[in-house]
Amino acid sequence: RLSGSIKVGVLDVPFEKGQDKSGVEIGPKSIREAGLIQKLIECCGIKDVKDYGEVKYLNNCVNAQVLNMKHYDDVISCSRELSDQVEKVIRDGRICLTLGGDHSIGIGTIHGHMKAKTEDLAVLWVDAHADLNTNRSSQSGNIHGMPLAVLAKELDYYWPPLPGADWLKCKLSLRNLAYIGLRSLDPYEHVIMHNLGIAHFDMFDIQRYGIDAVVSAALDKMDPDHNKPIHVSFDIDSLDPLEAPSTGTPVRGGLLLREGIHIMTAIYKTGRLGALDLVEVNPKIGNQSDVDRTVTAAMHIILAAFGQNRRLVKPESNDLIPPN
Ligand code: 6HN
Ligand code: MN
Ligand code: MN
Ligand code: MN
Repeated sequence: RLSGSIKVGVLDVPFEKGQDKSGVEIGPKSIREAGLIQKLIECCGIKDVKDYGEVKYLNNCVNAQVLNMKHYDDVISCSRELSDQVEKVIRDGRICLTLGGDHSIGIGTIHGHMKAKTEDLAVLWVDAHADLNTNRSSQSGNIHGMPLAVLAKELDYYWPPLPGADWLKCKLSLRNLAYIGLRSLDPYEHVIMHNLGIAHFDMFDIQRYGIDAVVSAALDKMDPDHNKPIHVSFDIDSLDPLEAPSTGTPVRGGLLLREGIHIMTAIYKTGRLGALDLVEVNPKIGNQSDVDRTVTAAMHIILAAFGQNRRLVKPESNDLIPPN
C-alpha cells in the first residue's frame, strides 16, 4: 500500500492572535488527544510519524504596527518561526501536517513549504472564506482573513511596508491557487478574485458538478501539468456547521464531511501532497458534543489525506458466519 512508504511530521501551532475568539489555540491539543498519531499509524498504515511538538516563538518585532492589522507583531513573529519549522520538517523528507491555531498560520506554513521545495507550489485552500483581504480591504482587522493576500505575488503592490517581515521572501503566484468551498467573501475579495482570475469553486459549483469533478478541475487549474508539490490548507469552517460547529466564523450551507473526505482522498491519490494545514478548530465553542463532532471531522479529513481507505473491500474469506 502506497501510504506505507510515506513519512509524516506533525507540528502544533497553538496560535490564536489572528482573530478575536479564545480557544482556537487548544485546537491542536484536542486533535492529538483524539488519538491522531496512533490513528495515522493504524488507519493509514504509515510506519514513520515524527512528532515535532509545538511551535514556540519570541515576539521579535514587539510593537511593530500596521494599520488595521491586529496583533501584527505576534503574527509576523510566529509566522517566521513556523516557516523555519515547516521547512525543516519537509527537508527531513516528510509531509508536514500542521495543526492550528487560526488561519493566519497559513502564512508560515506555505512560506516554509516554498523555501523547502519551490515557489512553484500548488495551493488548495479549502474554506468558507477567501482569506484574501489586505489591511485596507479588511472589515475586521483580523489577520486570519489576510494570509493569502500577504503571500500573493500579484498583491505586493497593495501593501504598505511590512516591518519585521523582510524574511518573507518567497511569494505565491495566484495562478497556482485554487479554492473549494467558498461562500462568504468581503466586497473587495470578490473584486480581487475576479480581476485576477483566481480559480475558485463555490458551493453552487459543488452542487452542480459534484465534488469529484470539482476537485479534478481545481487540480487542473492550479497545476495543469500535474507535477507540482501540493499544499492543502484546510479550514474546518469549510464544512457545514452541522458537521463542524466548534469554529470561530461558521457559515451555514457548507461542505458535508463526506465531501471534505473526498477532496482529501483525491489529493492523496495524486501522491504529491507536501503539506497539510488543519486550522480553526475551537474547542471552547459549543457544548461537548459539538466539540467531539468537530474534532472527529478534523480527524477524518486528516486521515483521508494520508490514505485512509473507507471503501468497502472484498473480504479475504468467503465463509459465512458458522451455523449454530
Ligand atoms: N478564516 N473575511 C472575514 C475577515 O474578517 O476578513 C472572515 C475571515 C475568516 C478567516 O476563517 O480563516
Ligand atoms: Mn480560513
Ligand atoms: Mn474560514
Ligand atoms: Mn465567481
